[in-house]
Amino acid sequence: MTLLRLITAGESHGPGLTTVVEGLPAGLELDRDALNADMARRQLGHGRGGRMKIEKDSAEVTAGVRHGRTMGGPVALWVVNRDYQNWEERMNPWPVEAEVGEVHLPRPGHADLVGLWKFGHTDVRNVLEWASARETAARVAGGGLAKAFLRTLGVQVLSHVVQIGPIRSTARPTRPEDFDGVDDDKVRSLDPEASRAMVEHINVQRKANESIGGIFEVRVFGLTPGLGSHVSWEEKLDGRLAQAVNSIQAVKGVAFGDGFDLAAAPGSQAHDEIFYDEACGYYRETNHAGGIEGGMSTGEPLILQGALKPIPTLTKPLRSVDISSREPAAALRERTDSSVVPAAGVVAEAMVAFVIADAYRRKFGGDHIDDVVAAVRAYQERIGWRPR
Ligand code: EPS
Repeated sequence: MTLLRLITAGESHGPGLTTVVEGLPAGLELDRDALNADMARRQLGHGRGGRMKIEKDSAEVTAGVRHGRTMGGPVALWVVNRDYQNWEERMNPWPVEAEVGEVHLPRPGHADLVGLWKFGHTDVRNVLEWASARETAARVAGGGLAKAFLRTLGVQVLSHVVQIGPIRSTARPTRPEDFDGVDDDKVRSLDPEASRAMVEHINVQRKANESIGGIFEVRVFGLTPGLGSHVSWEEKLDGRLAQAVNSIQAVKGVAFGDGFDLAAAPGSQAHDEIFYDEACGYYRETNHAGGIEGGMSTGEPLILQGALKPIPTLTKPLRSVDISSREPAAALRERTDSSVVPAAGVVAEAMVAFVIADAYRRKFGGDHIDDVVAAVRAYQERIGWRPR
């Protein structure tokens, strides 16, 4: 069984981030501009803080690729932290002459306090540097490789924002073209009226020293049926996707298709009836299931939503305890974003692309990309399924 592995490394204010992706076939053509377009898209969105003015992310390939094609071994990518220049003493990998003070004020909702206990640190910085969502830049770099693999198989992974705070978008994109222009919107919303209200909501809440959560949606078009498996809990595609998306910083919930609304629906309206005709083969007229039945892709578009809690770094900090004195104290106050929902959608595209690419690798194997394409075609022919 061929597996795809993604490893990320790097501190938020260290020299940079490293991504290693293992398990891609040889001969896969990569597009440097497409990789870097995703890196830039992740930095977008109304509500980002001062850090995004410092960084200009790009993914530099340092191993595994020659003349624009993978060679079959691990691919390594490097993303520079421009901000490291301002943190060279505090975050140097090696001992420094200067006295570097410790951080002792854990933030409620962050990894700070439990990370200290678990890893035996006395300095919160040793925890927060890794828990920081800066790490998501490395995920997007790796996800870009997965997207290149999926593009070759005719699969597109797209996202938009469906909710910021209490403001909801009414957009229901059903085709890839419906996502055109989403990155030109300030909050990556497809509903212009909701977008204006979302921007206003962020402005008001930011002034009140609040942070803001929301919901993003990822849709995947062109998926072949039968990815994942009903025969083992570990292989179920929805289970694997939920884990990957829930692992994104601040994501508290993941839903497929109609998600939690299905709980209130009667059975007769909760499922997608099956039809057949000569021209289309088997098809559905609805997609309540979000493209997954029994832990396997159905061939309908995959629909996944992720809910983010408000970011736990607050400009008006919550109550905490100074871990050196154990006296009450305000939590650490750091430069921060107020809303990252638009960026989280781009990160979720990367994680979804990675899990789906992995599912293709598990089902179809192949050492060269042409072997993969041939295996997918042969399977689609056997089941009489045509991409639509
Ligand atoms: C983050 C805090 C902020 C964000 C950061 C995530 O960074 P800083 O502490 O340097 O101001 O900007 O996100 C990124 C750097 C990024 O690239 O997305 C946090 O605590 O999670």
